[in-house]
Amino acid sequence: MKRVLLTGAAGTLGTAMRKALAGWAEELVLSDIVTIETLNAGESFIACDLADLNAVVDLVRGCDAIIHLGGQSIEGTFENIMNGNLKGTYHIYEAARQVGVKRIVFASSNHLTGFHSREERLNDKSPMRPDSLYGVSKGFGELVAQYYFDKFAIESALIRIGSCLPKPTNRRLLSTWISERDLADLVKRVFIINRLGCTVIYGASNNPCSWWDNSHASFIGWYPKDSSAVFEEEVFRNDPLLSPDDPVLLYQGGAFATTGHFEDV
Ligand code: NAI
Ligand code: 15L
Repeated sequence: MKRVLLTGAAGTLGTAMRKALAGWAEELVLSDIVTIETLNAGESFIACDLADLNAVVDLVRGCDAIIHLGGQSIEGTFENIMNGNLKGTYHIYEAARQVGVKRIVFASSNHLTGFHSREERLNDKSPMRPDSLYGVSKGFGELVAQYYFDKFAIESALIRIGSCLPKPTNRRLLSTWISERDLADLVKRVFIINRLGCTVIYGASNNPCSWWDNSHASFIGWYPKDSSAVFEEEVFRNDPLLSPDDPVLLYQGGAFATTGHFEDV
């Protein structure tokens, strides 16, 4: 990899990916609306608001690949979601088309399908059932990616990330957890294989109680090494059992599905 753009580089996953991908690309171009003061060898930084198309085109120029993590990462006002996720993702794809970038990792989310029951096992063909405006914005991003693949042959990994944390800390996370190492390995695989297409991948470690089936994406050759199983005992001890009638237990998206609409808060 020569020059790879990492958006959202100042955020939680951006910070984790900087560490996990150190030395992998000749140059990792970090970008965020928030300034990053301290750079490591092989990194550069360009401040950019994803809502500004001209700035995004300048940002993407000269890059070979994009890992697009930037934007609103939880439920929020429509304005924030519109700027960070609707405009932001469109601008990334449009900039890629204008300057000739051919492969993108898009950080989608499990909240695109968060209104599915925890008793269902989902794959890439499962209907989108967003549990929040945030989830809706990830559906928009995935459709933009599909459109840019079909019309302009820009390939994408649409990673519906579960919950990327150092370790799972509650019962839901035993199903949704992905380790930073597994996520970084997936990102690397995406740029190694010859043909990617426009492929949905649920981003979860090798968790025994996973809700997601990635067999359609086995050609990527990604085999998550970590598993939430080793944390089960600790989680069961620290996270009290809820009543089985608690609505938060019904849906894969958990609290995202059960909280009220943002405009009413
Ligand atoms: P985060 O909120 O920590 O980082 C997002 C970054 O995007 C922030 O540094 C923020 O300053 C930047 N940003 C927001 N609006 C921007 C704009 N208009 N222009 C430029 N930069 C902007 O989120 P996190 O946890 O690092 O997530 C990264 C991505 O992965 C997000 O797209 C999120 O939706 C997705 N994701 C993360 C999961 C997780 O477990 N952390 C799970 C599922 C999806
Ligand atoms: C996400 O999409 C969020 O970005 C992250 O903050 C977590 O809430 C994660 O999903 C999750 O479902 O645990």
